[in-house]
Amino acid sequence: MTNKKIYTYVNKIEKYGYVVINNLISKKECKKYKILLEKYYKKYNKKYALPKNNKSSLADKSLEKVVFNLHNKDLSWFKLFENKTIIKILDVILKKGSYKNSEPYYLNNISARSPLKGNKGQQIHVDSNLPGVNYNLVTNVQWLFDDFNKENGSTYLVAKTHKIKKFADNKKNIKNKILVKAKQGSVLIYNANLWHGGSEKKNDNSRWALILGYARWFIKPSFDYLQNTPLKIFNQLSKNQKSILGFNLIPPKDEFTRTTRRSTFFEKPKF
Ligand SMILES: O=C(O)CCC(=O)C(=O)O
Repeated sequence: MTNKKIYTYVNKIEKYGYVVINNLISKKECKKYKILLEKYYKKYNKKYALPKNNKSSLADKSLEKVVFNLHNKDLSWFKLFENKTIIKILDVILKKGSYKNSEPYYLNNISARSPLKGNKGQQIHVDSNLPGVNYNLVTNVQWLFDDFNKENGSTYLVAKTHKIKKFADNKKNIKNKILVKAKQGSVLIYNANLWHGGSEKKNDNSRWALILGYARWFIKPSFDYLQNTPLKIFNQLSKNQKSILGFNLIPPKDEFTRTTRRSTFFEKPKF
């Protein structure tokens, strides 16, 4: 991929809040990843510590399959985590504005989602907690393992809302929603400040997407990788893979251990 092309994607994300890159992986790869996701879902879903009695369409997982923390399940996910095209784009948008445009970012959220028939869709929301922030703090990279269309609960986006300093008001009719239509193997990249949400799932097909949140280094992760990455996996990771998971961004225990928030080495998981 040429630098010119990378900057075309960067410019689109900065201007509209999102971009779709078609055919980044093959149908065969999509199938392989979907088989893994179905396997994990079956194995783990009954044990999830989901919040009880919640009324939010985001936390309610009763009509969707969801899988978390793929890094601790199979090394094959790292091929997506460190995809070269994606990283070249993130290297620009997630470093911009930091000291010498060079401070690191890492994967702070790794999950996959497949809404089920009858799911009415999510509320329109942001994933960065602070709407309309000057710089892109978190970027979502959504790998589509199934076609996205109006029947199967594709994602809604509202272009340019990453610049609006307020949350979407779901009690009102939100204008200019765009439904993402793209083939399996494509990637949707968006500023997590962009108003977005899964749409109604009308058919019975699967709609798996891997949703990766890459965040600036000072934003905390969704889960504690130090406690949830088996040593057996950790020991097989390259330096690049360890830094993608932020093992060099772990705060020190105290001032006698280290006095810098980032380290020049990788902290080792506990088990
Ligand atoms: O699955 C989708 O289409 C979007 C998911 C999403 O925005 C979320 O779970 O926060």
